[in-house]
Amino acid sequence: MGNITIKKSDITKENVDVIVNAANTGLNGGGGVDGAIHSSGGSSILKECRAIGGCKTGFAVMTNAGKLLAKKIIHTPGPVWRGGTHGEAELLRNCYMNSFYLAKKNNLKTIAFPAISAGIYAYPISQAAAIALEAGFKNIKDFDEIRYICFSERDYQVYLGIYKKMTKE
Ligand code: AR6
Repeated sequence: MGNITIKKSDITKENVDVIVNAANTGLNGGGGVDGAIHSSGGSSILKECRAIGGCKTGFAVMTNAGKLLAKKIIHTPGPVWRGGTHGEAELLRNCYMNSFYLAKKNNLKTIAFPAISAGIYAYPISQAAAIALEAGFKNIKDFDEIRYICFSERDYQVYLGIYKKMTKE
């Protein structure tokens, strides 16, 4: 049984086996955390993404991590928030569950996630964080550490609040 940790940081700096990227379905880079990962990691990541060709929303694929400290990157396109009635919650849950599955299959024991969909894709942070943490509790027995990386103080506080609520219940 590993640890769930919540940290305010830039995910490109994290020293874990695998970091997860909030990608798009074309896997061709973009803004937000995706842009940061590709620009710090270098072009070998995009090269492998291009060879894979794409990934459906809620699914996950793995590439090298280029110059980053992590050994691997899992790319998962989250859903665009469209009011919550278009299957967004299930798709976001799939992003986490499929990322965990892929990490396990490759024997990666420490994993760091950004708040998938909670930036450009506009998923409300508290709902996104609840899905992220719930999936983490379901998978923690198979990892040494599951780390949630929050980019802003506000997101960090939201994650901490939800974590406290979940561990009290
Ligand atoms: N480290 C950790 N978290 C970060 C970082 C970072 N360096 N940079 C941003 N975040 P977003 P999405 C946070 O927009 O909503 C891209 O163009 C950010 O504050 O990166 O899933 C893709 O190509 C937010 O909390 O991803 C897609 O087209 C979280 O990461 C689209 O954006 C996710 O925000 C995906 O949108």
